[in-house]
Amino acid sequence: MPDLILTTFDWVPEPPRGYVRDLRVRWALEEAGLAYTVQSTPFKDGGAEHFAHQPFGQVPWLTDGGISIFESGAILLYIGGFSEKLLPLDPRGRYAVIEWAFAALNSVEMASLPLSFYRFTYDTAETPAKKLMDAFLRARLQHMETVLAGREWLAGAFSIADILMADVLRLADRFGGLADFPACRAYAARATARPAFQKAYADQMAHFAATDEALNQA
Ligand SMILES: N[C@@H](CCC(=O)N[C@@H](CS)C(=O)NCC(=O)O)C(=O)O
Repeated sequence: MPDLILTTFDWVPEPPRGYVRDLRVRWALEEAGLAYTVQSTPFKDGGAEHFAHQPFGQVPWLTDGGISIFESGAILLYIGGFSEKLLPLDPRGRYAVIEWAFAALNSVEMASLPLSFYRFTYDTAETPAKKLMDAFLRARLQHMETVLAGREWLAGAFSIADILMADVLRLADRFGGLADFPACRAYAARATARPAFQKAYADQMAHFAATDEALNQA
């Protein structure tokens, strides 16, 4: 039996709540039906212990006994090792999932993240750099639109690739980025309607709210 402990921040400000990447891990664990506990690391001034688990001082990380894994993509591959449903064993199915998992992180999230930072700052100046980023993301989304118009999930049955891609797309959608991409929107809606996502989302919100409460009482 694995001994899974997910670590996330003890608290974050309101804007990123519901989007902190421990959500991907919670979601995968819920889909896989695995038991796990959640621990916190300080949002401010994470010490040497934090950096020993996550060299960039970020979250999440997952431990299983003596194994410690950072990077949400790597963590989901690990969780997939306990669930053939989320990461098939046969090479064809397995690599169909793995290639789409990398595509979510390295082709789509890579294009959407810089623009999200702009949106979080409410900077609306149409600089050449911003226009370039916009066009770059739109090109990626246009290709995703074609892919998703023809299939329910990325690689046959729902998998860790869908957790990653849907999570990336819903952040783009938060700022209206999917307005012209109905198949992408429908896919994100389909994925986030799953009970495992709903539970993961509610648990993350409750986790940060509990720290608000503790701070208010202190
Ligand atoms: N590529 C990393 C990104 C992790 C990441 O960006 N984590 C955010 C929370 S969602 C964080 O820790 N931000 C604080 C920081 O970057 O210092 C992953 O997917 O795990």
